[in-house]
Amino acid sequence: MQLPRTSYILICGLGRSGMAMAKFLAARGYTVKATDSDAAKNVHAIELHELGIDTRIGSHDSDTFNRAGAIVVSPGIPLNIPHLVQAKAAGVPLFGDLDIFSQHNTTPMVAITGTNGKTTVTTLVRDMLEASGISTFTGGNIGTPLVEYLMSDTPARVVVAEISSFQLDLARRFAPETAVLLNISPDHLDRYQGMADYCRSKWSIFKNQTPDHAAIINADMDDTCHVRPNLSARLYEFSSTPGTRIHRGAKVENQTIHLVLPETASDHPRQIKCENRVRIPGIHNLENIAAAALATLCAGGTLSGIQQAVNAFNGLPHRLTFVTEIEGIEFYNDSKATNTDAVIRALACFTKPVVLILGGREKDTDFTLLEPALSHVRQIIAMGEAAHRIHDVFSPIRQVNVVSNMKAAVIEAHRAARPGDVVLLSPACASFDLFENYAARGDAFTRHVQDLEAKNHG
Ligand code: UMA
Repeated sequence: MQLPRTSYILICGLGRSGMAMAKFLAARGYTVKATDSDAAKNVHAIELHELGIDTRIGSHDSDTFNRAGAIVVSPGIPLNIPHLVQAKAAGVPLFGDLDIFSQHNTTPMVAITGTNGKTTVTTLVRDMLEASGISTFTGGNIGTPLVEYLMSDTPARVVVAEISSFQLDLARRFAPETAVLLNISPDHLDRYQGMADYCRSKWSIFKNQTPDHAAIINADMDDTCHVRPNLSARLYEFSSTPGTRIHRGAKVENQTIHLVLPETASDHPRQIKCENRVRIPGIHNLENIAAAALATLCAGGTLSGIQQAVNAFNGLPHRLTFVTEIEGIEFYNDSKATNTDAVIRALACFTKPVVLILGGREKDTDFTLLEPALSHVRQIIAMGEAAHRIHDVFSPIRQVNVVSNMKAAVIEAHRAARPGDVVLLSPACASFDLFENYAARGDAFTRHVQDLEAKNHG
């Protein structure tokens, strides 16, 4: 379905993706209007007025929605808000950025989705392709809206895109040449009608692929997802489970990734060495590298480029990042862990006792999923909107201290920890209750830990 030119296109939401989309469509000659329910977005409205775009800021209005030729919905806006439901019922088609991008894009794409590891794999694929001499544009859920590529003057040979389930929910035509599904575990259950619905969204990344395309899938995904559709694309799998047979794909064994590519006649070594356990902590990061390597090869990259990127890989900020050590206590910032599975993976990287900082804005999260991973957790510090629910869930099995802000969380965690312990911020929640995003939350944690260190030296 094409965007109509008979009536205006309404951009709903003026965050990063809405602003980029408004500018892109206006530049392509569409009549564009824009709306955002947040009065603070007025600053954006001024910029759009200069491009001839009408805006309605501070609230939504039914007429503007119902009379639109189409509505482009920002990924963070739930599709069940009344204005969207009414407009859809009135026959107005809803679009997301993926279909609009695909309609105008001619560059081959690697699209990466999954509950955890998306940003890491997107970054790795970019680095591996670049190290193979292949220019890239990197965007999507990672932060740079995809349509920015269509507005830039710098062509790339491959678009590397981090894709969220929210983006997939509005995609009808999206058909990436290479699509990766890293893993699925409970997340965003405030937006979905249960796990089956969330899984359907994630698997839909493959739905329009053809036999010329590549589908890269984690063979170890458990039975959380019963909805595995039939795939048309060529299948590549990766696994870190001993004994799993991979016919085409990659196998993680110890710190090595063995590639299994039967159709490629080559006398090159088919292994990627990931020997630095400090920079590449946890089995999940080896799985990430395996997935990224397969995607890179499918997009034309080389084994030497892949190995070069792995050797230079330093991890990403706010993902199990070591901050400092104070009086024998190590502090780690894992602010990006916004769901229970990410926290379980983080806890699995430590054998020392852990003081765990949890909390933030929850997403109908089942915190009891964390219980089996808590054996070496000495104490829990709970903060943010979810603090009292976390207290209620875990106080029968662990001491839980409720605090009101990050500074108090750091002070309490330091007080609770003993020399040889780890203090880990790995919240299992979104950050939006107290912070602008997970990075601001991780920065606040780091700052308060550094203040504590300075006080200790003073
Ligand atoms: N808004 C309305 N009406 C409403 C609700 C919200 O107008 O009823 C407005 C808000 O006031 C705000 C705008 O909608 O101005 C927010 O839209 P948005 O949340 O989609 O924000 P963007 O800045 O466009 O960011 C989006 C992605 N956000 C989400 O999916 C929540 C960004 O992913 C992405 O980087 C960006 O597009 C560029 O493509 C962030 C994210 O948190 C990192 N993603 C989730 C995740 O990773 O878990 C999926």
